Amino acid sequence: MRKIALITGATSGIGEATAFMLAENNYKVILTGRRQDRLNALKNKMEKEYSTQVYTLHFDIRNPEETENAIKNLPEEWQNIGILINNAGLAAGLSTINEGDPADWDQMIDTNIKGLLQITRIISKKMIQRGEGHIVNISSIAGKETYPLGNVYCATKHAVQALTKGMRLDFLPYGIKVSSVCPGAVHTEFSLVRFKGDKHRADKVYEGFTPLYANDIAETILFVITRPKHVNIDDILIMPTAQAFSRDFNKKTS
Ligand code: NDP
Ligand code: 8X3
Repeated sequence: MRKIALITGATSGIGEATAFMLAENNYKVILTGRRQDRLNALKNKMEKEYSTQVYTLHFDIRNPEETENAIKNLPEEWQNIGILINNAGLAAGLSTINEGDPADWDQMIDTNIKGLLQITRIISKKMIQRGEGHIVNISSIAGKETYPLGNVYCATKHAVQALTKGMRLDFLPYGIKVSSVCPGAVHTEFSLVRFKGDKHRADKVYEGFTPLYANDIAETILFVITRPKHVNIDDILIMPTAQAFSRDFNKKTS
């Protein structure tokens, strides 16, 4: 029987690439995000390209009621989620704490930490009942290091690292796998979101070196979830060759 994977934040970047990767590899996929138009377009494209089924859920992961209702109202045949990819997340802004915007802090904390916690709480209950499941948290190099001006975003990803360890302990008695995937710079909409639509500033982040692409992370996720039953990948750090640590790049200037 095909496994069901739910991917949060599947409307772009790493989540979208992972959805395609899993559909191609015979998983049934549930795609979530706030942008309904993108969810619809992805479902159509994926069902055409691959002989798999796709279900979409449209909700803001910062809203606990919306999240709970979306999962509760899944049709019976979509209820047994075997794999949860906790990917939805963002950085908002890049500044010192004294210059920081508390609205940005709320958005990052509510999405990256509280949203991840809420959906994990709901879905892990069913995994525990069934005695199987795999939760993959998309963390970051920012969960391992703190870089200048990255204070709150880095704190949220450090929290994801701590929560991954907490989940591993909590779910150990039930045979549920828990993994953390920590990428360095990946060229997605991440910087466009961080710089609030400033494309010029966002593009500059990836200039002069070859970053990771969303597909590189999707391949890593596929590897993580296809290990044998007795193997759990606890934590993977994956970086561009031209990036060592969070702010050390081998950039070529022309
Ligand atoms: P994108 O901006 O391309 O994708 C982010 C996804 O998160 C979108 O699908 C977006 O969907 C979803 N999302 C954001 N806020 C919410 C919300 N409130 N409710 C529901 N969904 C939400 O960025 P990436 O693909 O790069 O980011 C994916 C994850 O990878 C994030 O957790 C990020 O922190 C992490 N990461 C990224 C790195 C990078 O360099 N790009 C490196 C390391 C980690 P929608 O807007 O439709 O709601
Ligand atoms: C995203 C990568 O280095 O901008 O987590 O924090 S970084």
